[in-house]
This record gives sequence, structure tokens and C-alpha cells, in this order.
Amino acid sequence: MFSKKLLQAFNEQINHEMASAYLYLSMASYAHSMNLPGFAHWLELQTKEEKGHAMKLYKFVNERGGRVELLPIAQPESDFKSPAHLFEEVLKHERKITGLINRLYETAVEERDYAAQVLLHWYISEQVEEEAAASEILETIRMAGEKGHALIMMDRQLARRGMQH
Ligand code: OFO
Repeated sequence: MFSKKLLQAFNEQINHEMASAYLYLSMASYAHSMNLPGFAHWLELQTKEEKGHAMKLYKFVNERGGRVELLPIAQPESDFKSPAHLFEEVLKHERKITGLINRLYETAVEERDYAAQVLLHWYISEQVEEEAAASEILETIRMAGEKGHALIMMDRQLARRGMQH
């Protein structure tokens, strides 16, 4: 059974993950409007991943006998200036989420909830990957430039997400 404090913190993190999904869908919509289907594909898959992150927490709360309470999701940002700006925002967002996951982990430690700590190890590692992926794409956009051929190549590369392995 969860402590009340940890249950509330988990419910808030479910909300942050769902808000992340919503933000990336908003970003995907911007990419479509810029005729960048590869960028949109990458962001739509990210939306799916974020929903997966939320559901993993949801499942855990249920398994522990807690009651998930869904909190409101604010309107996501929709005004992006360029593909580089888009990924600056992705990276900024993931850094914020890393801070929230770390804080959640600290709460699990304070509450001496070992099962929650084990679950959150996965999220801590996942955040390393999330930040690295966003940072790599941002650096590539900056190096290649945001115009013409370079942008088309980048779009093609992002279109391949989920197809490599
Ligand atoms: Fe859920 O990792 Fe991104 O936000």
C-alpha cells in the first residue's frame, strides 16, 4: 500500500507524462504544418512513448492498491519558430521531466517505499535516453542548418524512427 504523499506524487507524475504526450502531439501538428512529415512521425512516436510512461505508472498504482486520479492537462504550447526551436523545447521539456522524476524518487526514498524506488530506476535511465536523443537531434539540426537539402535529409532521418534495429 502506498503512503498518501507518494500516491499523490505518482498521480502528479501520471499527469506530467500525459501532458508530455499532449505537448509532443502539438509539436507534431506544427511539423505537419511545416511539411516535415519525418519530424511529425518522430514526435507522434514520442507521444505514444509518453502515454506508455503514464500507463506504466498507472498500472503500478493499481497494483499497489492505490487509486489513480486524473488531473487536468493544460493547453500545450503550439507556437514554434523553427525546427531548431522545436527541439530546443523538447530538450528543455525533458530536462524538466528529469527533475520531476528525481524529485519523485526522493519522495519514494523519504517514504521508504522500496518497490516504487525499483520502478523509478527505469524512469531515471529512460530520462538519460530521452535527453540524449533530443540533444543529438538538436545538435544535428544546428550543424546541418535549417534550410533546403539539409532539412529534407534530417526529415528523412527522423522518419525512420522505429524502423531501425
Ligand atoms: Fe516521459 O519521458 Fe519524456 O517526458
